[in-house]
Amino acid sequence: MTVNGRRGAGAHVGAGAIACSACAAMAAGAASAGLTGAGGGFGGAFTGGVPLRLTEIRVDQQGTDSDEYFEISGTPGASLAGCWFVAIGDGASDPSGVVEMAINLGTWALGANGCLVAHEASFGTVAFDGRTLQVHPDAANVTVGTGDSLNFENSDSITYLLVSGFAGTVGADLDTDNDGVLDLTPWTTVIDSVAFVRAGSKEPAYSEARLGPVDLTATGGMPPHGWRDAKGWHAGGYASWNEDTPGTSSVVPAPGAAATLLAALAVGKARRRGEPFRRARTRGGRRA
Ligand SMILES: [Ca+2]
Ligand SMILES: [Ca+2]
Ligand SMILES: [Ca+2]
Ligand SMILES: [Ca+2]
Repeated sequence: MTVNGRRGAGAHVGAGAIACSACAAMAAGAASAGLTGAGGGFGGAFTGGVPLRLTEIRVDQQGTDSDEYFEISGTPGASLAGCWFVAIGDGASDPSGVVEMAINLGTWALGANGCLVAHEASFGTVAFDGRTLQVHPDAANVTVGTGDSLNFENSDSITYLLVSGFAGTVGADLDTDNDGVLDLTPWTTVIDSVAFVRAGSKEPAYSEARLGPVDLTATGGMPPHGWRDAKGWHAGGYASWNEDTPGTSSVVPAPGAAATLLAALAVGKARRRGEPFRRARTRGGRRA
């Protein structure tokens, strides 16, 4: 297993300009529904189209993590102006609440099929079972940084958020007393969120939607990959692309379907594939 750096060297950093159509409409809808803040994805208050959703994230793989990506789904062609992808985890001397990555999505839009895949430049280079990853041609295909630069951490639990109006910085501590509740929320709205939970991690999850830990010894219980359908988030493989669908999202989750913990399903998949597994343990973690 390759454990990448804690911060994405190629991530874009800076203040986010709020001037958008899709994000502004969603922000207004969420605010009216009382759904702003750091909780899980809100129930789709956005009117006039399909709500934006995080629908797939690849954070780890067997060998060098050269194929990391995340997928966003929504209304075909929807602008992502004002939107940011933010990862919250730990810092060099801070156990929780630190912005590890912030990627400005503002210049991009969803593709003709309603999907966008943002990946590192080395995406698509590793083959499992003779197949490399390819972004669906109808999806927006975006490269972030150069080389192997996306670097999602897989050594601790991490929360991923799709927010509008981000005005924070990478390295900023948003949970100053480390109690698992964010004290600073430098954004206008949380559009969607999910936490990948690693076995034994003491880092809190800042989302109601959580995936993991999974019984997968090779990753220390961290889901290496997550994908989402109407039932919630599911864990994918570590040394396979069997569940990876970058650029296609068959079902955009219905409102209220986000908060699902499917570790048991992931365990079942690992067993069916004959992969090693172990009993999940939290060992003092704050998994709820
Ligand atoms: Ca990684
Ligand atoms: Ca706090
Ligand atoms: Ca902190
Ligand atoms: Ca997908």
